[in-house]
Amino acid sequence: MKIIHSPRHLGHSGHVELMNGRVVPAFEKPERVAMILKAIGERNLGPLVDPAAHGLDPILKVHDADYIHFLAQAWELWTQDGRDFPALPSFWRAPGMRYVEPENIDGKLGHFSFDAGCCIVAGTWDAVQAGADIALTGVDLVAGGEASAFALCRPPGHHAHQATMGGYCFVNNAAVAAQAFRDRGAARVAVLDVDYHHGNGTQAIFYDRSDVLVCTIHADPLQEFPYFLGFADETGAGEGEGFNANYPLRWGTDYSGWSAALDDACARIEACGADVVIVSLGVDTYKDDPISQFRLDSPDYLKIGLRIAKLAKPTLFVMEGGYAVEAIGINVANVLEGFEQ
Ligand code: Q9C
Ligand code: ZN
Repeated sequence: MKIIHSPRHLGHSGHVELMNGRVVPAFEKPERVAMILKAIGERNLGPLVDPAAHGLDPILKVHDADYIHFLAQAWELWTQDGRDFPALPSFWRAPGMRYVEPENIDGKLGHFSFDAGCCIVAGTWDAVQAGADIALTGVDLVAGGEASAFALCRPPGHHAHQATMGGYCFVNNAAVAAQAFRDRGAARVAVLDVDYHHGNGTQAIFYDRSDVLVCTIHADPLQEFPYFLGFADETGAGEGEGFNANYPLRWGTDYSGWSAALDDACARIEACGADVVIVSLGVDTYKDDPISQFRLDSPDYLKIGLRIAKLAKPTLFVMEGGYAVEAIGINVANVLEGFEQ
């Protein structure tokens, strides 16, 4: 399958996050992509393809214009105040406060985020735009008749809401792709989110819609980030009732427990008659992931690929999380290889 990749992700580097109350180098780092490319090359999984520029219009179909405008200007506003180090939000509203965009960049950073997981540096916006173009080029390939494609997006996207960054995510690449498939004529799209963390942004974007089914398998929000969304009773609203499925699983879950959720999600995808499947592919379910608490092992990722292939639908893989850098390439390549067997 074709692998869509751009070196522009390298601009999003040198950033930090908060861990145990301390500022530490970000876990979501460029080496992740290098290791995935290495494994894909070693196993000859497919040719690398450059993304084509798609502009902002397809992004603005799932994100608010003022949010995208903020992302585009954030670094300039931050550095205008004389700061030459990474920008990190640290102020948020509580329920009952006003939802008004501040003029001050420190206020804007909090207004458009839900955590301190989205650090902005000089090259962040360019990397984010490249990521959306990568996902949209994947849509072009699959809508154009390819059985599958792998959008090697970085930074990831599934935590980003319509107007909110968080959890290392700025633009929701999988949501942009789902909307693009709809606009190219797919009647129903299924998003299967296998990242360790709940796909809160993707859920929120499509929560009241029946044309995009969102199934997400993740750590129980009672125990794990993003904490405030991802419970089993979130099943969609209005028209979208029945088109959101959450599979929260407890810390320590291994492949036997995890794969039961995958089987159920796949049955739902089959039942809804989706024309195309987008896999939000995170491999932070891995046993040695430094920030996660599931126990999947490398051979399990072959089985995940095989199970998804059994759906027998056009499939776009979109890269999300996975922070065990030494194993991320093996695990991602295993999913793709299992899918192609
Ligand atoms: N500072 C994705 O996997 N917080 N995002 C972790 C450590 C956020 C993960 C706590 C984890 C976000 C795409
Ligand atoms: Zn994750």
